[in-house]
Amino acid sequence: MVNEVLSLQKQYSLNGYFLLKNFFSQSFISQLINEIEKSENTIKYYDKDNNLRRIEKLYDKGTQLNNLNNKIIHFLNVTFDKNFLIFKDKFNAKPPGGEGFFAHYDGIFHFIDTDNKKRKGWYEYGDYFINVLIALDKCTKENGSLELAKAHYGNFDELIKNTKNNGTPALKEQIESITSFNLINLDIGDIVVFSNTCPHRSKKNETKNNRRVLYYTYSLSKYGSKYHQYFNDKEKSKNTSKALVDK
Ligand SMILES: O=C(O)CCC(=O)C(=O)O
Repeated sequence: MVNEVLSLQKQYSLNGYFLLKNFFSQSFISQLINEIEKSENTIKYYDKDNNLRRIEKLYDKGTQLNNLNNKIIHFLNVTFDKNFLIFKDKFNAKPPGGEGFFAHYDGIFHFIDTDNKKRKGWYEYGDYFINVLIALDKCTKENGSLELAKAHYGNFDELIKNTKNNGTPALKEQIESITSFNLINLDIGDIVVFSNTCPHRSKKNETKNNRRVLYYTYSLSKYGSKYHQYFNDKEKSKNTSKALVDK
């Protein structure tokens, strides 16, 4: 146990991410899918063909969904020796033919608030974010699995220089071209834990089935819960590019 934790900490400090196989059982994942399908009072996004693309605000909309969040918080606490709270949550369906995601960091973009003030993306809410992606389906090259690169280090003002700085967290092409991305193949129940400063991207789903994942982000509990503030600000944001809506 102690050795496992040390190995994960080492991988995280070397790469900014690690992968854990079979972290959740297939039966637990099936129960989660059931609850996600039945969930109410969430925010749903559809693509132009009216396929469900994304659901937000769902982490507490079922018994097993609540269990999932508690298990992740416990795991992050044991692994990083820090206390975490959920910052944001989403279910990405990536339906057949569904578009991929351009290369980006998470949270490194500007948005305009209701007072027309320029704000620093997620860094308005904290300075340390960990993403946990949970595979609900097998994720492969064909269905557009995540491609992940080693974390880049720096604060908001340093990292934004690597982005197009256009209200989205998209990386400059020149930065993307010198970054080496690894395709992360996942089986149902595997998880990937990664820093928001790991460049990542994914391709279109070329298969006939959805490629479903949960994509949760955690922030440090010492700053208090930022979950509602984040979603409220996102709703009211005047970003013309809708970066905050997408991220
Ligand atoms: O679901 C994917 O393929 C990648 C998602 C992603 O990069 C994101 O939501 O920031």
